[in-house]
Amino acid sequence: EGSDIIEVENYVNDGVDEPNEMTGIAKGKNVILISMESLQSWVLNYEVEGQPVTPFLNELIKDSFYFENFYHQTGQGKTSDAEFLIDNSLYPLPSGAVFTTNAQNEFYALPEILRNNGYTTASFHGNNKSFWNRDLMYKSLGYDHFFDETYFNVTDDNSVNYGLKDIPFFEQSIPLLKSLPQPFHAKFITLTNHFPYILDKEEDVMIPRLTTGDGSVDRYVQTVRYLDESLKIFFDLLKQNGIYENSIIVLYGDHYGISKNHNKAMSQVIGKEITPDLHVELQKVPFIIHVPGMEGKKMKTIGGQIDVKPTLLNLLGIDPGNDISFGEDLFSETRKDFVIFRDGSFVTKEFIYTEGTCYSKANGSVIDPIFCEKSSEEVGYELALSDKVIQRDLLRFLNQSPVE
Ligand code: GP9
Ligand code: MN
Repeated sequence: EGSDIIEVENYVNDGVDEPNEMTGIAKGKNVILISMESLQSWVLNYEVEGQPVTPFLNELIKDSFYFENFYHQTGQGKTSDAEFLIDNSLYPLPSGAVFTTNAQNEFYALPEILRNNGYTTASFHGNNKSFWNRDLMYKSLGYDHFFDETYFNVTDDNSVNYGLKDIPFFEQSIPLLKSLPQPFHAKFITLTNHFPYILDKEEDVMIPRLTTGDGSVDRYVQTVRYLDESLKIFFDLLKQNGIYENSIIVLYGDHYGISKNHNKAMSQVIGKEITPDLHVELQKVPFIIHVPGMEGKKMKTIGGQIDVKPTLLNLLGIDPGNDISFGEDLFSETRKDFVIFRDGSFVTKEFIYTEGTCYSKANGSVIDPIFCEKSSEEVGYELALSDKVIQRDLLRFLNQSPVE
């Protein structure tokens, strides 16, 4: 059984990357990772009655590396799948949530690697610690601390829907964050922009709702606007508390907020019929790397959450040694422009493949399936290989089988 890991190592080591101009630019800095609940890319630069939905993020991306062709790759495990992808560069499972089914596995996750390199690691979240089995899974992933809702003052007044609202969440996180030895790796999981997108107080409403008649879509822009405000407040607090300068801040959307069931309203919002290829394009989520003092750049690279771990390790100048990553550094000059979704759909520079149909990316026309065939086979193999790593707990054998 241990020999199965060799097949995996041979597959992923195929594309080992040379150092590039971004290697080590954030060496020794704190890493602040923000999971932005249900945030999709289309809503950035979107306006309601002339008002931007994400005024803060729109400014931030000008001073950041902003990946505009970045996709979520989550399955049924939603937020936890996004966490899993980012920490492990493995795919989530075809059904269920790996956080709940495989929390006892051996992993070699980002927090563990950073901890081995002198970092303190922590996750912050204003909800119950057992949600998505985080309390157990975080131990396997290498988190030193989990600041769950018991570390926060949560009242009827400052919570809504699943838990603590994002603004008090970030405000109350500051003293906890300051208590950590530096450098730290700190993950913040926001919550207010969660289905069904409820704000219970006038003061939290900062933009009019949409008027499609679909309540979820109409309210979505309001909770996104609230999330955006909470990020602005957090950045200000990081600056006031002297944390900002020694940190890199990485923000990602965890998964879609508006499901297929709302395609009718979404077609009004986008002004186009939501065909299957467009539905895939709507799975884009923001990915933003903010390095204080560094100029921003819009990145066209096609990638996804699976690529975050190798990307961050490269920025930090950390070589994880004998590691298994299915993703690839987003700054690599030799990487393939490719993203694979959990259902076997994929996007390349030229094609979008979904629901058994091959589309031209340039104009959305349905093309001969032969163009997607070879890639589709590779995609199936890659997903199955990642599943095998998880289902057979293959990382147990990693250190015993050095690459030849
Ligand atoms: C729950 C929060 C939301 O703690 O992370 O989870 P989701 O429903 O988005 O997966
Ligand atoms: Mn979520």
